[in-house]
Amino acid sequence: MNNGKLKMLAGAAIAVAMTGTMAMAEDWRGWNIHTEGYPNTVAMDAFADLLEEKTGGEITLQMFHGGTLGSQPDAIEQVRLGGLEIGNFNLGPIGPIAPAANVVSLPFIFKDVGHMFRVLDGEAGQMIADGMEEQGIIPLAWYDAGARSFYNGTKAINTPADVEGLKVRVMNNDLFTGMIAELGGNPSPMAFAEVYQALSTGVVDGAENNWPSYESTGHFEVAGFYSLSQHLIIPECLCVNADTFNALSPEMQEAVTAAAQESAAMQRDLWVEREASSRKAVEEAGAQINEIADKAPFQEAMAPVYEAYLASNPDLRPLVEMIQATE
Ligand code: GTR
Repeated sequence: MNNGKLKMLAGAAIAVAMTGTMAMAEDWRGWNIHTEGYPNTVAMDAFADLLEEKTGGEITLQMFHGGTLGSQPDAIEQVRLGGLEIGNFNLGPIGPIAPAANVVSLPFIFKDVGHMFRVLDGEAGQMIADGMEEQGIIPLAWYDAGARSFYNGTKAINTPADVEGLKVRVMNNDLFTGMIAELGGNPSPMAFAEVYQALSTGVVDGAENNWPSYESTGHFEVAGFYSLSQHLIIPECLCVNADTFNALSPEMQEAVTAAAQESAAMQRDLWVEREASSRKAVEEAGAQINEIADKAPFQEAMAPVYEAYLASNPDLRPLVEMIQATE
């Protein structure tokens, strides 16, 4: 054997020995739609720090906030395919690819945020997580996103008749277009980043979101009537690409999950504070807040939305019933 060949063999042996004893450091990239100071943004930055700390620097995460890496449906696709490792996603736009996860986007399915977290912590939550993993995404922890209510520029909404004829922006999901259509409105699916412009130019009359997003986007400036319909209570995930996570050692998986859980605990605390401060800020800026005395007509109008969901996913009826039966 000549000298050159010997050197090559020795080099290969060293490489094998190294990969056998030492995992390669991983640099992850994370997507977030929200801007600085938003609870999710703060909690994701904390997640990046915790990840590095708990994995002893073996995993680092660079966060990209403000939707700079693209729209939410595109980012979901990226995390599924592994182009990005991490994302904070609302389950609304995940529903169209994972039918079990779409159950949380049925209007009025949750009584309140406490009910939602109890469901997510139980068997139904596991079924939702399994449905997501089949699509290549693992929810590491759940973030709070409060309740979503309607807003528009011209009037308070008290009954479904007040929605009639209104063009209302929704997130991309047939359940949401169905929801607006059943109330007599014209649904307009659109990316989050385009809503301010659409409201101010009259492309849409209204939209729906929680207090923090109504405030952080400035939508209250161009749609000053906020009516507390609270029709959707949708959780958000701190999600990871399934192949990336499943390739980690059990110790590393534990570290990543622990970092995500800590981040979620922080996000939930910050969320409650931000809901109150956002509400105060928009009220001080002149937004008209309207309590809806009777939400039953809105709930009753949603029966066809449930029927359509169950007609295309008959096997998910037990999941819907399990959620409805959870105290
Ligand atoms: C926010 C949510 C975002 C996005 C947005 C929207 O409340 O945090 O992930 O879904 O709503 O309406 O598009």
